[in-house]
Amino acid sequence: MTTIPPPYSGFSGTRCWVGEPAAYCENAGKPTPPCPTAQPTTEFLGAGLQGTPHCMDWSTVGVLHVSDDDIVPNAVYDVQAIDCECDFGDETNYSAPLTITTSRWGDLVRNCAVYPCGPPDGTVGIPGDVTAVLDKFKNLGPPAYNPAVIKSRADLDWNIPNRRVDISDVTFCLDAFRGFPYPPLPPAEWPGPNGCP
Ligand SMILES: [Ca+2]
Ligand SMILES: [Ca+2]
Repeated sequence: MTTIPPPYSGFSGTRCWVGEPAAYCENAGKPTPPCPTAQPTTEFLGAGLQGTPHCMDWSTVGVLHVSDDDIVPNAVYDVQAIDCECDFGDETNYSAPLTITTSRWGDLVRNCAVYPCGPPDGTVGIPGDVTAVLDKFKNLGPPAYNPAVIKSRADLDWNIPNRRVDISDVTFCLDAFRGFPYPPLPPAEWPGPNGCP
């Protein structure tokens, strides 16, 4: 967790481990397999973050969507791999970092004039971001199924994304368009990162 913005800056420089990958449904209403036979029928691989390493051959995993309460908007993460038999305390044992910067709160896509919609563009718009999450909620895609936005991007709610896209995710995107900051709710309802205990 290289650079975490306020009010969670205290987590900057701390570390989490990626947990065991599992299959999730791309369909908006169903988190885990068996997935609905209605469109979209695809599955994707997801994982959370945890306090201890999950040792496996990660080279076989392919694209992995990581979501967790420790992954927040406007933050910088460095992803590194290490052989579990090596000394975790020695930086030279780790791979070179892959730096990933998360988009601003509610920024899911560039625009949807042409499908696919393109990556986040730094702004939150009604045509574009809010429309994309609404279309995802409806499992819509033109003309044959072609998602405006993948579930992993559209799943804004809850603190630990619940791998569903429903009206709560749409509402948070709309709130972001209206200028409401992250976190979207007070700490009692939205605790934020916990640093992977
Ligand atoms: Ca956008
Ligand atoms: Ca959700």
